[in-house]
Amino acid sequence: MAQETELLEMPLESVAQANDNGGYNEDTIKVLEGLEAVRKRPAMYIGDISERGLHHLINEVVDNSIDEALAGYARNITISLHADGSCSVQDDGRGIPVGPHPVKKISTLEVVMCTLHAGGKFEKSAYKVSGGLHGVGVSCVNALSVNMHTEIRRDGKVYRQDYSRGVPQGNVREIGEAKSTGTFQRFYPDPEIFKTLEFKSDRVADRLRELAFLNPQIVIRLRDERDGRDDVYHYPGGLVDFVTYVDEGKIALMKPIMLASVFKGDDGSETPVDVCFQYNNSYNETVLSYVNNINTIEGGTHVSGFRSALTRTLNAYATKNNLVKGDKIQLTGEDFREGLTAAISVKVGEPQFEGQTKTKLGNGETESAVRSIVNDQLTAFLEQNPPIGKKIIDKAILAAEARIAARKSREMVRRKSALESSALPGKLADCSISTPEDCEIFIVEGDSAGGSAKQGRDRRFQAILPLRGKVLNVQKARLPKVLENEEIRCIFTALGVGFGEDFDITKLRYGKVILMADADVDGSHIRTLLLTFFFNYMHPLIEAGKIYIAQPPLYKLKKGKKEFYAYNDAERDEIIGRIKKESGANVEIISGEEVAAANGNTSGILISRFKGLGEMNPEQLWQTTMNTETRTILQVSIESAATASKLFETLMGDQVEPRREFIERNAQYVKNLDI
Ligand code: 0RA
Repeated sequence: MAQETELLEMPLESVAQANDNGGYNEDTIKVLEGLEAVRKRPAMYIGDISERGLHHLINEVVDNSIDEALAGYARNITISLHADGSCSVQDDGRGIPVGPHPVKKISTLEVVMCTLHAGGKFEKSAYKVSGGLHGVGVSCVNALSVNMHTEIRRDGKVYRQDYSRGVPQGNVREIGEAKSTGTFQRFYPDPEIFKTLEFKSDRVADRLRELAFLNPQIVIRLRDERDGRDDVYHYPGGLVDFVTYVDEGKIALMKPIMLASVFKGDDGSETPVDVCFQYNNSYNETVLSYVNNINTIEGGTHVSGFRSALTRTLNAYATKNNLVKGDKIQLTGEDFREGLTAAISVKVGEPQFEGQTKTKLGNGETESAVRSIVNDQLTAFLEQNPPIGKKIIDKAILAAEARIAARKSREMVRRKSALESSALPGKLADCSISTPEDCEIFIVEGDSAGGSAKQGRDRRFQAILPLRGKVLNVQKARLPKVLENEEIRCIFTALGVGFGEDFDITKLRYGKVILMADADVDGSHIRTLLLTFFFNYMHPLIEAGKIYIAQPPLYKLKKGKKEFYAYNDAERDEIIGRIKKESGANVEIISGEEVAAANGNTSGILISRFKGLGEMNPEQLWQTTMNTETRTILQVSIESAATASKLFETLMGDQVEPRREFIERNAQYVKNLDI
């Protein structure tokens, strides 16, 4: 017992040593070394140690319960965010076995909780969620938690084991009687590991909702003790409900079309394929794709299989039924993507993940599986639903006509468009260094701010692209109109990445793309317009973490000759407090507007509010917003593609009411643009 309490206080290295000396076997030491590796390099196991990594802990635990549900043994999963900062996950599955492990001899529960990669070793399920992206297993969560405990209901008993930083605090013990079965896990993320310890319930909800859409048989409940939130996610309609949810706020042209089957390969393999899609009145394409419940944000073979089958089947249907009058128009894949919202979910035995973020499916056989099922089932659907077939073809014809008309007009106006030419836009003030990773480009609203930025920058590695006038709202514009827009063409050419099929992120001319706009409502609107553009047309740049938002200060404070900048109200008040303390006496505070009246002859603190970037001179802009030594910039990231897509539609789409409601509900969120 004495030793157990001691262990609690000791760092892992010494625990390993103590065990060594205390005569534990080699297995124990190996286990401790494994967990120590997780604690030494947590990012290698959970991606990072920021808010994202913190939330990854929850996903890791939930995924195990999802696996138990997919195996057919659990139906209800409850996630609780507790007031003490911990999180618990409960399921009604079989319960992790507690008896002796056949090889290791100690309790199987302890093996699962404390051994790296022990997760699915003793039972192979076909499409384990936890075998996917990070899939590091619950032992990593345990290693990164200052405390964790597990309660198992099984064989009429309740068993419990406690852990600290991955080390068991005693054996598995029986603590009561149970009528049901299940697994309960509660963990306290380690403040020594994580930069932030605060779980964000919206962030957790995004993933849980997604899991509920993908697994219609599961009921997921999210409770937040801190604010009383208590939501249940259960969607018996599965992907149909998902597509409906994503397109909320748009006008759907039809009911979602559901195609689902299991593809049987020649080698006896089985690939379940679920696809659901519909067309809406927008011009954008939204395709959400999943492999074994993992969001494949870079797409892959399942997505290309769907796209090629869609184009081929719809074209064949149009020809067969003589729906395209005359043969002037050739419908292309692009025409069938306008206004398309689709959700694709496949289960693959041994998924190969590729790409920048390892979220692109590479398995070739999955492409033919999806293509074959979509071909067969969509052909059958169209035969049975001719009015819907006609609607889709008519919409594609409109898209094709717009595409052809735009191309003609472009060709007439200038033989070579700026997009195709390699000449950089005239208003771009480029930097002199030519290694992209070391360079950054500021996309700046307005000519006057652009002027200040050009003078204030470090021209060796900072480029400035000033934008004139309002940025086009791409959420409401057809592709050709987007490509004709002068400002958007400038962004394309300045970044050098090419468009559509030619898009190539390796051609990006800068390591960072920084959006710089005023800190007011108009600036926020422009940022949103730009982000909408990047989201729809340069998605990989967001995924690769290349897009940033500059953070200009809101206030300048002056006391005598000393100047300070504050980036929010709290910081302003903190600076005022500090000056008061330092100068002893009470200090009168006068606002910037009163400075002129006071004529500078005052002992007070002068506070001026920056209304816009243009109000700062080049030196101030450099000091506060552009200097890499002192500035803060926000990196734009997308956690949930579905939520982001809905967000942009709400902010930039046709319907006014949902936008007003959203902005009122999320005033803070919109201001920060933390999508
Ligand atoms: C393997 C075997 C058995 C249960 C589980 C894993 C299991 C793991 C987790 C993780 C979270 N919840 C879970 N529920 C179950 C049981 C095998 C048997 O009873 O025969």
